Amino acid sequence: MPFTIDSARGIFPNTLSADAVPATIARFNQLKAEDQLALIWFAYLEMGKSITIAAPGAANMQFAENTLNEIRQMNFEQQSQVMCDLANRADTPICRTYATWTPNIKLGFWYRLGQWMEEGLVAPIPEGYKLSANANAVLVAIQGLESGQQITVLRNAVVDMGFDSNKLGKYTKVSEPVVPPKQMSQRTQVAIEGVTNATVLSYMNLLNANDFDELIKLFAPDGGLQPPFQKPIIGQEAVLRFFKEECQNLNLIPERGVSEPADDGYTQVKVTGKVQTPWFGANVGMNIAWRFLLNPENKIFFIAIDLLASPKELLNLVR
Ligand code: 45D
Repeated sequence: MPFTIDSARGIFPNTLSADAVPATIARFNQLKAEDQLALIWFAYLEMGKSITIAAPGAANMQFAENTLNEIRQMNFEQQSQVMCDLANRADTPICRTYATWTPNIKLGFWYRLGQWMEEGLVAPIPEGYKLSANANAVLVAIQGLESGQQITVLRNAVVDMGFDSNKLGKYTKVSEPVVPPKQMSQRTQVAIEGVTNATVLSYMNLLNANDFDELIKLFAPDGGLQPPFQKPIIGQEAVLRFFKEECQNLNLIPERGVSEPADDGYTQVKVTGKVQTPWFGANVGMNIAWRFLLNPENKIFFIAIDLLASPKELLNLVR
């Protein structure tokens, strides 16, 4: 039977992904808004002691600017209300605007609010705020995660806030401008122990070069890409949009892999290694697996990207 996207999702079933991330987010989502905000604040302060977050670029911030200025002009009570509304996914104009932003704009927005909270321009978490027992347990769980998983929990918490974009009807996504691809002279070439497949190597090199228009040509027209903890994005057009909106300036550092024939002339390849996000640079290396299913023309029919459960998983290449 030929592969479907659904059956492709099951290749390399022994790959252990970081289940702690969705489990922690599910617990976080049960908390009341005040606890959620205070918890993120405490987690963020705590993390800031060991890893530094890079200030978002101006381009990134300009799209949230109107909303940020609107919030800045409010009194503390109104500001707290806006933040609770976001956590509650309420139906308000600001929550609707927030829902149109890409993850990077949402993160830049909170980054600036966090700065303003520190500077006293935006309502702080009340001094002496006591987390509920449940919220405290979630905070302890986050503190016990490795840094790559911690930043993923924070990112997912932020991305999930605001009005549900599925309920917006027709809307225009607000995203940062797409950076030009790196000049040829600036590009680097990865080497992957155990893998010589040209499509896999080009995938890494083109993504590192922000060369999304060339990258998408490696995919079959009906190909799919499954980001960590998400459903697959299907078809060249949707995958290209995802690359342009969410994958700029990533640093992929694949280390090793395994390649083997699959049914019907397909090839399956698993690669493990590190990925750095522009938000944290070399401070945080996420442990990642890429699971490729290549069709007989050596085009990507499916690729899953997994955040791994532990560094030990980097060595797990069993089929
Ligand atoms: O609520 O091959 C306050 C793909 C308190 C593409 C706050 C990929 C109140 C293909 C502190 C103000 C993308 C899938 C909040 C590879 C409050 C591919 C603020 C993988 C919210 C490899 C909190 C890429 C703040 C990966 C400011 C895995 C939090 C990328 C900021 C992963 C958190 C990127 C930030 C990640 C988190 C980035 C900036 C996990 C960033 C995380």
